[in-house]
Amino acid sequence: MAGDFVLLAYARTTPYPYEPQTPLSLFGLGAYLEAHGVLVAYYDERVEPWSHFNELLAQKPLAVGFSVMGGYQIIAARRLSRRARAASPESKIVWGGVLPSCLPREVMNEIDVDCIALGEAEETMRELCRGFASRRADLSGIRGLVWRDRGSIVINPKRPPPQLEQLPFAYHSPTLPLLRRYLEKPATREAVGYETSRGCPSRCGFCYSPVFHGPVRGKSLAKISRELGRLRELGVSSLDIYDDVLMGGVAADIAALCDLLKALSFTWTANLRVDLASADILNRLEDSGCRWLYFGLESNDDATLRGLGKGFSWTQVRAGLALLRDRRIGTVFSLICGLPGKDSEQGVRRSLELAEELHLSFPKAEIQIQSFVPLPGAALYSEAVAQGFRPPDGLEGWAGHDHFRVALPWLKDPALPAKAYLTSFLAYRYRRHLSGFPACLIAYPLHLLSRWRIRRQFFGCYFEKPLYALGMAVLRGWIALRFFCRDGLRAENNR
Ligand code: B12
Repeated sequence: MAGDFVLLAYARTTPYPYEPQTPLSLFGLGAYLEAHGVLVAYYDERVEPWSHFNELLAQKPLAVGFSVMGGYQIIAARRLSRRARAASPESKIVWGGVLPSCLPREVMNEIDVDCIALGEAEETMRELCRGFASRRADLSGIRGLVWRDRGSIVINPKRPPPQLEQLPFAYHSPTLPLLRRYLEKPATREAVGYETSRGCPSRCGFCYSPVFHGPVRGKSLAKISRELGRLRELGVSSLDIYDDVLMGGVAADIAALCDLLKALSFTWTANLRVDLASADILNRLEDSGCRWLYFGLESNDDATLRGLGKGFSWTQVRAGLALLRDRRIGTVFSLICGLPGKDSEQGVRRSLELAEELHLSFPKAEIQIQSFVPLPGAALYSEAVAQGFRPPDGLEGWAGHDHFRVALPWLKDPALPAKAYLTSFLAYRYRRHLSGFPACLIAYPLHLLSRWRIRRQFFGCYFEKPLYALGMAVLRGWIALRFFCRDGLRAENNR
């Protein structure tokens, strides 16, 4: 296929070990391109040796596309992009995904990319590939594209997002060798991603989704039934459903989906809104193999919930929670703190109290106190900037701009929400991730300390963060060594 194919690549999302999930963004995009006659090759750095990337680059693809989300993936994708540029200077480099869609100018200025495809980019990428193939593309006519015109960055008008019914099944035959690699991994969690809808019925001011995805769109039950059946034939039995809210939050459709999942004996996880948790829906969820549900509860303060555009009140949350008690489904309750506003300091305190209250009522639930992380694309971003938030310096800075490290200048201790995030992990979530020996020798005392910190609301002498950073640095060194040895050996064997 030399020269006439597009290479879609997925870089590491973290330098630490974890079980990778299927890159649905690239598989779905690739399926769409292939359905329109474009040949596609796939590379996932997390499960394939570097030598394979080099082999594909040696065949001089027409374009190399990278899927990039915030965090460490920026650094990893930049590294792979540089390698692509060096190995195949004639290939066009395209970035897509949430991060370049939210920070297009920063990416164009700092990374040697030719174009960015904004938002849900199936059709944008198809038109772009057609243009590259004809070698005389008029890029100004491609909606949703960011490109350079004689040195200046041009952002073309946006493109409406696609209807999911018209998109082909993501796990089509060329992706199957890769799919097997994720399935081979010891399953610590559901490795295969699936989507039944895009967009979110909540319009939360801290989230990118309302701007990025626009209106909620779902697949028909007939399409879902075909796709789930096919996945079962391929040997997939566990799913992580990526929807912002399962089935776009339509209760009748959730019930029907449960019947499908039950009939096919899947186990699965998903995000749900707590106001959808009726007794009937929860019985069906329990019965259909649902293992984990993630709920964004955010706050027990109605004014905050209203201000966020959450679309439910604390009374509704309580009613949903009452029905969730004693279920066989694992739950993650997420709270947000550090939102801009004069009430912010108090908001953090309220989140800590609420977390402990929830823990006492639901001892098995995982509770996550998320820090507000100002991200361009979210409605609250401009307010954060108006209140003194300074955007990080360059993409390197954005890569480190996360729940662990964010500093919010409107708080007396700008790092308090980041501390609350790590502390809530150690207090209420460590068991699933760190209870094995020997990690528990360190994690268990930290867990006790974190519970104490939350009860006392005391974050003085906060040594956990440097300790965490040290632990991660050691782990990172060890992983680098293992990867080096593994890839080194494979390169030897391939000779
Ligand atoms: C699954 C997932 C993950 C998985 C990774 C997936 C994988 N393959 O391994 C895991 C769990 C590892 C993960 C991790 C993180 N994630 Co995540 N994740 C998601 C999630 C739920 C689904 C992504 C997905 O596949 N969607 C379905 C596909 C079809 O949609 P898509 O990815 O948007 O792709 C479309 C477009 O973006 C575009 N596109 C995408 N790639 C490309 C490439 C090219 C070349 C082109 C042209 C177009 C294009 O076209 C696609 C088709 O329309 C999203 C939220 C969501 N609902 O989308 C968050 C999300 C992407 N994650 C996010 C973040 C921040 C993270 C973390 C950094 C969070 C953290 N606190 O550490 C970590 C990474 C570090 C780590 N520890 O791993 C943010 C990104 C925000 C941002 N500004 O970039 C999101 C949007 C969640 C959120 N609400 O904030 N994540």
